Amino acid sequence: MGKRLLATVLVLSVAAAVFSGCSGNKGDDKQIVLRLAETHPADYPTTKGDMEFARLVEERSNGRIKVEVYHSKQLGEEKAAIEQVQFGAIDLTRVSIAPLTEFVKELIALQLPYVYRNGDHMWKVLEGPIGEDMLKKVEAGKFVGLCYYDPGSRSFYNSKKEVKSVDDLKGMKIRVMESKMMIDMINALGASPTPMPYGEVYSAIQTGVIDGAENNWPSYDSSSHFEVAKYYTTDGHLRVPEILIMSKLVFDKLSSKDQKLIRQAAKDSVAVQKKLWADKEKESEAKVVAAGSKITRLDDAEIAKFQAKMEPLYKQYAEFADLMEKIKNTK
Ligand code: GTR
Repeated sequence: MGKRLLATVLVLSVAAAVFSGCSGNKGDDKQIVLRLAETHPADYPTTKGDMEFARLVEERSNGRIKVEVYHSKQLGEEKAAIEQVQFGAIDLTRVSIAPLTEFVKELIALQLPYVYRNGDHMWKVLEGPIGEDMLKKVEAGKFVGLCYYDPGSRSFYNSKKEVKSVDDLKGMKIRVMESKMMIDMINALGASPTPMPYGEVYSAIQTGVIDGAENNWPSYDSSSHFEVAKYYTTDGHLRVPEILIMSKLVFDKLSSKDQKLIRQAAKDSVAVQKKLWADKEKESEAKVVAAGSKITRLDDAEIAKFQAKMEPLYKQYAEFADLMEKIKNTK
């Protein structure tokens, strides 16, 4: 059976299970099974965050609510998973907000390049009023925003040459996540964007369909992209928050007590993901260096040139200028 077909079959059987599980009954004695789609493998820190969420839900409901984590894209790539969550065939998914911006446009403000000074600044924003407000905004897309996970910082890598300055990116074919803003960002840098699901990137680099991509250390490592694209440049252009969302259709069928339990379990799983993330970032960096990746470390002056190239992008997304200002002013 083809991978896509298998995913579809899984999704359909999942839909059947979910609806028999919740079936509009708001009673608190019912056994509930929820499926969560995750793109990363089981040993990835973000997947372990999902698993911590699942553990807390099960423990706090005395085993009545079970969250099954389908890692490694078993339920499909992120964009497809989001669509399935939207109509309730999959109950939950953990995704990057990048593909979710195609469903909830306001989220773009949280993924603009260089919008955060560093990881601490990003967490101040996500855990403050702006982040909370954005979690509510995703409801318009028929999702319930539960929590954010640490995405680290993303940088460019490629199979062709060392990128020492932003001008070296000119004309390179770079894969981006499936979000219009990501395409616009690559154009602003003078490179050529190719949107593509995460799972297709390795072979696209290997066969020369694209020259490179961009990601954080753990993804560059766990996807094995470092094997086919050894030039990594630490420009840190993006921090794209990871988000855990639930289908609003499914959520609305739960009792308010269960809704609260799920929301709280998600919030309480964040600390575990953050801690594992910080460890994995260091571990992955060391691993790819040992494996022969050529790391080009940029100084602040060089990074400022990358940022300057984003000016047309900020203008293009001027509707988010106020929010961007608020983000910048978050201390
Ligand atoms: C990873 C992220 C995934 C996915 C992937 C990608 O860092 O955790 O959710 O967005 O990047 O580049 O598609």
